[in-house]
Amino acid sequence: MSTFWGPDFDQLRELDPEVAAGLLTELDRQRSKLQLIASENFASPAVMAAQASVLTNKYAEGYPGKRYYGGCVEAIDPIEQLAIDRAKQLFGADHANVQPHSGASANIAAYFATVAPGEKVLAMSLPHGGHLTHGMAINFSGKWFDIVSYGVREDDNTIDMDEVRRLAVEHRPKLIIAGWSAYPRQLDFEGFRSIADEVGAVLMCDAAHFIGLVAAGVHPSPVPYCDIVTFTTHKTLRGPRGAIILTNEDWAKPIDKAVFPGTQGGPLEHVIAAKAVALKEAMDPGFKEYGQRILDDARSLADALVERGYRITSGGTDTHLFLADVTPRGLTGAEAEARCDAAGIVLNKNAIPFDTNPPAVASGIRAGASCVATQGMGPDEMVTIAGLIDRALTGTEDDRAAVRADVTDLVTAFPAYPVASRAGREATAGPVPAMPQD
Ligand code: DSN
Repeated sequence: MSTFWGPDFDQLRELDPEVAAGLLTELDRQRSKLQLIASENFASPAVMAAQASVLTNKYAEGYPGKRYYGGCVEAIDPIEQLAIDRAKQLFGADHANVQPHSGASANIAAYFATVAPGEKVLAMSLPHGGHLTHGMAINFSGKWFDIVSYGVREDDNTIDMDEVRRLAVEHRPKLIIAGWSAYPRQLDFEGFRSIADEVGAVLMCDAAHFIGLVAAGVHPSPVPYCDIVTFTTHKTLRGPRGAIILTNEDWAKPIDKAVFPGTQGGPLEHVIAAKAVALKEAMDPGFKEYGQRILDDARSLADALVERGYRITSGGTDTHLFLADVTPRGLTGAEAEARCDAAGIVLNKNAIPFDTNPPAVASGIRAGASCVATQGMGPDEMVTIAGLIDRALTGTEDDRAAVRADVTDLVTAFPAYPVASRAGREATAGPVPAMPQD
């Protein structure tokens, strides 16, 4: 067995100081600020070691045992098979395709397998919490398919299943998509299944955001109810950037064909190896605790903001994220995002349901607890963070500087990528090159 041959940061620093400086700047940004972007997380050093490996050199079009390239049987096939087997086991699925490069790629493959251009698709509207690939007008989904959108009720901001059924019965979609990017509540998968059966539609779930909570057993699983489940591996699941598609027996072959050769070429085997590692991490009993901490933290942060007078859409959360309306503070989402960032708190502006501001301005902010839960912060820290957000939003420049100092204390007590780890020592050793100036 040879010793590991992998990333050499000293060589990178020597060869390409600009990129090396960028990596260190980003490492410092991730460590020194509070990361509340709901779709992000901190992948483990083991996940990153698999991703930053010689597997990046290998072409492997096809699937384990049926490749269009030689050289796959020694390591590539067993590693991809491990990822497939772990995904099936973890989620109790009949079939897993671990090759999609991203959530959008996974959704493209799901459309490719299930609908032809011009056919009807029923999915959640983007301004109410859906994803770009759920039918946004200038996305491929909106351009190539006849999209019918469902949204949330104006009074309680939750999905009205009677309305979903009414739209399905009226429009007879070929594909129904359950799933979201900015919706804080659990979905009624059983209800979606019965609507899909009533109109003869394929049911797909885009579980990108909450799949880590499903893996942890703290959120209902869409797998028993849906024909196809797509998800990204880097959000609550805490793996590398990429995606996986789970299917029942009926959709296994069509989805495999839709991924390759339908919509992708060579799979990224280094990323697939990292997905396998992340799936193994998610099988550890500690991941259940992690999932519960995410939920507890998100609730605690949302509740503490409510106590400070913020309106949280739908009145709270039962996932890792929530949306807060910042207009009662006289702010837009864009202004709130900028003020928080100046105070060392990273989150994103987001449209809230029935928003009157354009998406680039928005009336809300979206915050998630996946990163802070990875750092080990608990509900008490979330109460502190709510206070920091409020001070950042309502205070002066001086107040934001003071919040920045408090953020430094918090992230020092709960470090992301502690310097004590081997990877940390190496990455911070030696002189730090400056970022190039324009
Ligand atoms: N862009 C991601 C998010 O932030 O929710 C979804 O793909």
